[in-house]
Amino acid sequence: MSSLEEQIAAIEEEIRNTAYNKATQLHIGRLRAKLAVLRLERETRAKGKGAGAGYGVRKSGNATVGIVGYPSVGKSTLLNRITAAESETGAYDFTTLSIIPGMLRWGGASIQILDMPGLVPGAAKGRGRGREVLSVVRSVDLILFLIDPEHTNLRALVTELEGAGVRINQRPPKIVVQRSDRGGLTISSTVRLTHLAGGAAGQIAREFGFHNGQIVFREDATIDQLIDVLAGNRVYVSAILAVNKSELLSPPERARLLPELKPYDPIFVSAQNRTGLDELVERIGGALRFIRIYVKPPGRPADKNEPVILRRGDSVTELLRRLPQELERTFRAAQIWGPSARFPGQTVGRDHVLADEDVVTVVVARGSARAAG
Ligand SMILES: Nc1nc2c(ncn2[C@@H]2O[C@H](COP(=O)(O)OP(=O)(O)OP(=O)(O)O)[C@@H](O)[C@H]2O)c(=O)[nH]1
Ligand SMILES: [Mg+2]
Repeated sequence: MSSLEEQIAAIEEEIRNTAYNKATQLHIGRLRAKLAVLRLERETRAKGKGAGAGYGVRKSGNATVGIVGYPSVGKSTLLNRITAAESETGAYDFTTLSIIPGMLRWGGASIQILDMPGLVPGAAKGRGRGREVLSVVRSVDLILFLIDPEHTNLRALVTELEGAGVRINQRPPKIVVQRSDRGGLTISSTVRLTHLAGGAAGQIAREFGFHNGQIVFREDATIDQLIDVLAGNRVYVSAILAVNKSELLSPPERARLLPELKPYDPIFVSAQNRTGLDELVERIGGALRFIRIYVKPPGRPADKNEPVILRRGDSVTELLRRLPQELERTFRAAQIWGPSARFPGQTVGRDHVLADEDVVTVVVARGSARAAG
């Protein structure tokens, strides 16, 4: 039996050597499924060996951004420019050997920025500090890709992250999977499947040892999306792109870079000369989609100077986490005035999704302390 790495390499090679067309589509899909299963195995083994130990970063602030890029593109210089951090910089690769945090203020929010060791293709196999970097990337709210005029191969970085289960600027597929002990596999869909018709879904599922249970498609998913759901360890992260050292590029040189960087709309910066940094910070704040929630104690006006900062998609549950524990424990309902309320003062539960500038009163069980603000 060949080693795990050899099996992975062999399948990767077979995929590279198979022309993709209608006839080979399912075959390639099954190879990708096999690859996903082997990579899960590799991850499990790496965890057993304690990879990533000592790399834990305490998250703080309202959101966390990771700067991801090849060695020496200027990640540490950039961190030092936009935060008060002092991360070592140097004209040689792998200057940074651990995760260095800095803090950035944006509106009423604080954003944690993480500088990391450079990422290189082969990281998932352990090149550089690859595995550790990848595990941190999996936990951030936003990736800031940083490239420079000498390192423009963004695609290779994205491929490396994808291999580690990171899905960039994508939504989780609308596929529901339920395993059971017996009864065979039932596959149903609420829409017509154009990529996974004619038993393809079942064949992919079997690669994962999934023989009994249910798969329900609520969208016309691709083979890769089904593999993602079956693998189960995918994370969905947004990303933006900046090009550093851009003082070295003439306007035509910048324009020539753009097709290679699609679909990103890169921001050209120079960490050294401090140009483009305000626009970059604006983009970071915008991409994090913060919302401001005003807490209104019962019978009193809301304090509009001190919003609780949450992120779009957050619900009353996330709000409660940021309020005194007492309120979380005695919570009975929330009352909403503002954009997410169907009418002023609407009573909602923990799952209610909040909107920017909502005013919220937490209603607590009778007999417990009054709601605070
Ligand atoms: N010309 C130019 N050089 C820069 C700029 N920003 C950083 N540098 C230089 O690029 C080199 C690498 O910078 P670092 O900030 O250490 O790069 P890094 O991406 O953190 O590198 P690793 O930690 O090794 O991955 C240093 O010599 C910096 O002075 C810039 O905007 N323009
Ligand atoms: Mg560095």
